[in-house]
Amino acid sequence: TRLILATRNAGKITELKAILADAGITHELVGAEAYPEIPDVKETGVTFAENALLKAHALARATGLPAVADDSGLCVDVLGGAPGIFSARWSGTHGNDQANLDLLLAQLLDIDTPHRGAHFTCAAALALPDGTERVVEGRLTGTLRRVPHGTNGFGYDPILQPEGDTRTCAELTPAEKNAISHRGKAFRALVPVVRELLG
Ligand code: ITT
Ligand code: NA
Repeated sequence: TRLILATRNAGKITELKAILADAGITHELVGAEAYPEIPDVKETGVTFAENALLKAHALARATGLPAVADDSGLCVDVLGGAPGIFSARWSGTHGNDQANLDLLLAQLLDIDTPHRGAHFTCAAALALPDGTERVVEGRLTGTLRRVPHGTNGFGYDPILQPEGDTRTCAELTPAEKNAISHRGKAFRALVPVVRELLG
C-alpha cells in the first residue's frame, strides 16, 4: 500500500526514502509532488511537532491514504533557538537554501561569538485518514562552521558540524548523515508506530 511523504522538499524526500527503506518499510513511498492539486497547508503551528502534524493530516485527509510529514530546522544557541521553525523562510523567500544560509552566517558574524553550538531538530508525524496521529522527534547536535564546506545534503548542511566529527553534514555521505541525523532518528523511531498502525 501507499504511504504519502507529505513534503515537497526534494532533499527530505531523498533522505526519507532511504531511511524508511533501510528500516524495512515496504510501502510504496510517494511524495506530495504526485498530488499537485492538493494545496500546501499553512504552517501555523508554533512547534515542529504541530507543523508536522498539520502537514501529515492535510495529505491524509485529501488523499484518503496514510501520510508521514517532516517539520525540521536549525536551532542556534546564541540566537535563542532561531531560525527554528522559520528555517525554510529565514531570508524571506521560502525554500531558498542559499539565501537562508548566507543570512544566518552574516548574523553570526555580526554577533562575533565563539559560542557556535546548534542543533537540527526533526519532528516526524504520521496521520491516518480517520484522524489517528502520532509524532516523534529527533535531534542532531553540533557546532556551526564559519565557512560552508561540502556539497552533499541540502539546507544548512554545509555549516553544521556534528559533535564528534571534523566534517560538516554536507561532507558526509548520504548513508553517514542518515545514520546520525535528526531525520534518521525521528523516522526510525516512527517506524514501529507505522508497523503498529498500518501493518
Ligand atoms: P515541506 O514543508 O514541504 O516538508 P520545507 O522545506 O518547507 O518542506 P520545513 O518547513 O520543515 O520544510 O523547513 C525545513 C528547513 O530546515 C529546510 O528548508 C532546511 O533549510 C532546514 N533543514 C531541515 N533539515 C535539514 C537537514 O537535514 N540539513 C540541512 N538543513 C535542514
Ligand atoms: Na516548517
